[in-house]
Amino acid sequence: MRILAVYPHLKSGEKKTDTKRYFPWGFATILSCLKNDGHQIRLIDAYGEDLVRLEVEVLLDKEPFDCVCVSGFASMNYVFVCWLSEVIKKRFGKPVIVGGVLADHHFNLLLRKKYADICVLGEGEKTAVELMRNLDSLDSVKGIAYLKNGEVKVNEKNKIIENLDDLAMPDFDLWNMPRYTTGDNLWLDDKTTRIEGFDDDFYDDLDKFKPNMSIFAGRGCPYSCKFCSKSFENFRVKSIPRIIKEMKLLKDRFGIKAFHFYDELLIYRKDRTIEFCKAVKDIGVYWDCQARVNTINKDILSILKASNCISVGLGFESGSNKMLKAMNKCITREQSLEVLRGIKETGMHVKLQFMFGYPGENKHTVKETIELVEKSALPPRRMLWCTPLPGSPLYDEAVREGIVKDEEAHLKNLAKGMNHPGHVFANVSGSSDRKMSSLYLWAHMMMEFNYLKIILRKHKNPKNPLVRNSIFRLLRYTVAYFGLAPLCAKVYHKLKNLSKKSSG
Ligand code: B12
Ligand code: SF4
Repeated sequence: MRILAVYPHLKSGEKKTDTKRYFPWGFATILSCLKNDGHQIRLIDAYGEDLVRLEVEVLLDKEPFDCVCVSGFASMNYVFVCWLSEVIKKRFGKPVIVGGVLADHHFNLLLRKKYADICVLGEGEKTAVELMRNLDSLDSVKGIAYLKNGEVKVNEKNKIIENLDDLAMPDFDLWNMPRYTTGDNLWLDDKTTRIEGFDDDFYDDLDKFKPNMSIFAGRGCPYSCKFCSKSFENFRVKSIPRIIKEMKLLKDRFGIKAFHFYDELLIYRKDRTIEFCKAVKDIGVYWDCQARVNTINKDILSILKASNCISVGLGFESGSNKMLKAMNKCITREQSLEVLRGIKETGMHVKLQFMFGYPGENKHTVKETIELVEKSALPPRRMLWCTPLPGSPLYDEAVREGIVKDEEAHLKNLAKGMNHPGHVFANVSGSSDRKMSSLYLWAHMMMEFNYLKIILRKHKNPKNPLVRNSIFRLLRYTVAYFGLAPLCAKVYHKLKNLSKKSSG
């Protein structure tokens, strides 16, 4: 079978502005399994190659194909997948098979609206191979949904891959690998991970971390945070020798010097962490990863640092125990404070992750978060405005409560971005959009103000880039919070005209 494989562009129409490109291990493994099963694969990688729709359309004509396999890696890809499917149906009349998170949560919509002929549900390696062998007897294929006599039919689930060491390696020849190795895939991009007091020059030269690449060591997560849309039901990890084998292969073949582990949870058990860190240190590469506040402490941070781990992402989410409990985050404010102390003592660089606007959020709970950020002495990061993600318990609640009224409209909104003051479309907080937008801007303004106070104690010079950037960000949020943008624009144009007149 001649399969045309398409990986969607995340921005669905515009060129990317950053160079971050995480290698799509899931889709790449599927394609590798299909190739090993004798199929001919042609790939259009709109994400990696940064191809907008017109460019994709030109490529479709290049060679004939029998069917299209597209990955809907997130719900946000709905808009791209619909567009692609319409073009394929109209111009080529070939079947469209959709897999990934989009298919998992929206197969009903995709099938009923005829944007997909078949949806592959869940882990796709086994299913994709079985499906391609049995395209004319879909009843026998486990793990798919499709239309039968105008009705959506969901077949029995397929078995999961128990041992992730059995996974095929991607066929890297299919992908334009430099696109995935020469960008900024590490969590170090804007110095937001830098702690005051640890500003040594180690992180000044980011070239020593290049080329770099994303990789993963497991699938799933054993926790159940209510806002999270989990891709895999079961938590499984690869063996340490297998991970090291993959890292070595990538190091030898593409010269990779640093790896970004995009597992939801890489650091979860002390004994495995120690063994893993030792093995990674031996191959002489840098790396970063995601951990949890309750799976990390000062000792573990020191172990990570000693093994060339250069940054850790940590979902603190909130400084309020009330909110943490509501989210089922399984951590407390006290644990967060303890971890922050460990971070300060070890100098480990961290990417703080916070959430704003979870149900029940109010000025008091936001203040508790701001206070926690202040204690970190780290530059404030954007708090993500909680947006119900399909596949999460929070989304189901938002549908029940009528906050999300129409699935398709929600997907189109998600494609434009998560909630933020200029685009509030699914506010679950319980307070009005106006009140929450104002609170959001106030929180950011306060965090910037607190950070500026901290850094001014050390760097008195306003020309210092840290101070200058912080003042700039503070001004930006202050202007937005007080609604001063129109006034500022007027003043700016007046000044511009004045300077034109005087120079004329
Ligand atoms: C890496 C990653 C990113 C990367 C994407 C890089 C890339 N190469 O595509 C970046 C950083 C860009 C990113 C961005 C975002 N992400 Co993200 N991301 C992930 C992450 C951590 C890993 C994805 C991955 O590779 N998974 C591992 C592989 C093995 O799984 P997989 O891709 O799903 O593929 C398997 C199956 O789905 C299936 N399959 C997939 N495609 C196909 C196709 C066919 C034909 C078949 C047969 C099968 C099949 O088989 C595969 C192998 O079994 C996931 C969480 C996770 N662990 O999945 C979140 C996740 C996908 N992201 C998520 C979100 C919310 C976002 C953002 C909105 C974040 C933000 N606030 O901006 C943006 C959205 C961008 C956009 N416009 O679409 C959510 C999506 C939830 C949802 N319902 O949509 C997830 C699930 C995280 C979460 N728990 O909330 N993300
Ligand atoms: S937010 Fe993180 S820890 Fe919580 S369930 Fe999702 S992946 Fe697991």
